[in-house]
Amino acid sequence: MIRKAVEKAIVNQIKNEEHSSRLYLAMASWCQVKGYPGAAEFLYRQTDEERMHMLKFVHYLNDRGGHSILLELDNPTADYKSLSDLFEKVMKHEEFITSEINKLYEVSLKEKDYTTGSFLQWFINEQIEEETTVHGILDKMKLAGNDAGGLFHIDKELSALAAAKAAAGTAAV
Ligand code: OFO
Repeated sequence: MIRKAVEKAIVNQIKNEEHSSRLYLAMASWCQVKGYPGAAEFLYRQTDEERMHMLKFVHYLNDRGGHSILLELDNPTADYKSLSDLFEKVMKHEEFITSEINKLYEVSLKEKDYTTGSFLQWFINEQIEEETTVHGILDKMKLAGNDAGGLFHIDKELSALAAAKAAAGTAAV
């Protein structure tokens, strides 16, 4: 039977992943209506990936004898100043998720739950990849500045990135 402290921390992470999924859905919708179809494609893919992360936690906790319950969520932000403002917020959110995964890992070690520690390794590695991808996108956006042509190309690249990740069966970020 999983320890209560670990169960509580996983339930909190289920909430974080569900929030990630809703946040990227809201962002994808903004990109779609603002004329960034590639960024929208990228983020629509990401919303599915975050739901998959949530389900991984749900199944894991239930399989270990706990109970995955869903907590109340805040509404995601619906408006962004620009495409780069939106991706700055993706970066901040991914950094937050990394710190939350690290906290959960600490709880598992404190409770001597090494099975959960091992389960979390996948998420720890995933966060490294996600942060690296978003850093790369932001670097390109900084170079493009407010140049419409530059942003057009970045949007095309995001579409290609989403398609490549879909073909490889991996996360968009
Ligand atoms: Fe972005 O990895 Fe889950 O939240």
